[in-house]
Amino acid sequence: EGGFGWKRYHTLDEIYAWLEYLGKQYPGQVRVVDGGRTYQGRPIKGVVLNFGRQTNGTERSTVFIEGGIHAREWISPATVTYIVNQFLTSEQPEVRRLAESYEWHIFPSFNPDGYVNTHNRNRLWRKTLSVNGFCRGADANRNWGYKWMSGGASNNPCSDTFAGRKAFSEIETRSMAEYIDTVGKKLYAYISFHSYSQLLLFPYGHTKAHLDNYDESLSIGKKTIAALARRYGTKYVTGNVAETIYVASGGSMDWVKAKYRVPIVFTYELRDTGDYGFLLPANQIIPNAEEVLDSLLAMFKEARVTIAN
Ligand code: 0X9
Ligand code: ZN
Repeated sequence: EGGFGWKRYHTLDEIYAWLEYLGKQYPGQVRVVDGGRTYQGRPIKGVVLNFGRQTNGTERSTVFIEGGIHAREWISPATVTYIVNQFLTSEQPEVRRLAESYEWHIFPSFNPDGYVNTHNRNRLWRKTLSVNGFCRGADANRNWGYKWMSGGASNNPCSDTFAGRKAFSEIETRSMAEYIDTVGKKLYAYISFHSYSQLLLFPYGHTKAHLDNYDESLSIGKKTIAALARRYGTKYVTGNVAETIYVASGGSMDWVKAKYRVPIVFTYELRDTGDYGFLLPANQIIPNAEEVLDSLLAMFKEARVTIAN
């Protein structure tokens, strides 16, 4: 495991060191990539996992996993790194088959400055750390360039849902969008991890309308949360963002869905439902991640039969 055990929450440095370790340990399967830069100059590191399946550039054979766009949601990077480890080490045939069926672009933290800030200064920090007058940071999940500032976002730099000065004002969202553009047409799925509330959300956030493949998303979502509940009984609710939680515009998954018509697009709001909230005890990292991996197996299995791709 390279010193990583998912028994506590790891710092950004530890996560990055672990990704580099994977690149060295699995040179044929893991490529460490710099997806972008942060306001404070940190790299946004990710890994590309490829177990040898050839892709032809038009086929939708790539999956993107986004973690940690909101800094305080520590269970998100923890879950994403757990999934990476399972894809590399699991001997469960279903996990192996899932890992080997796609090329995976996986970024545990879309907001490294914010994540470092939650470790060093302010545990409940959510946003980026850009300077905007008297206040700092934009909500990186309100800053993407699809229906930007069309509801559920603030123009007040001191608000936790400040959408930024303009769409893609934040270097983090801008550079990750550029990275996603390089794989966009090949994307079969885009999955982001947040906490908390135990929800499985799909587009869109700016409107309650049932757009794109709403019906397929709902039916895949239901199968996915049923599989998630099987191991420990953890109950999730699924639906589109605007109807299930609140109207929220400028999210990453909406931009990806609209721009690239990606068939499978979901956002997990992980454990719990508020007893601990963002401060989820570390002894829940593994059970949470196990049930999420169960649910991903079901999601991709169901997607193959539901979506004519
Ligand atoms: O408000 C958010 O950005 C997410 N909830 S959280 O409590 N983690 O902040 C929900 C994101 C839903 N996705 C989109 N709005 N596209
Ligand atoms: Zn969040």
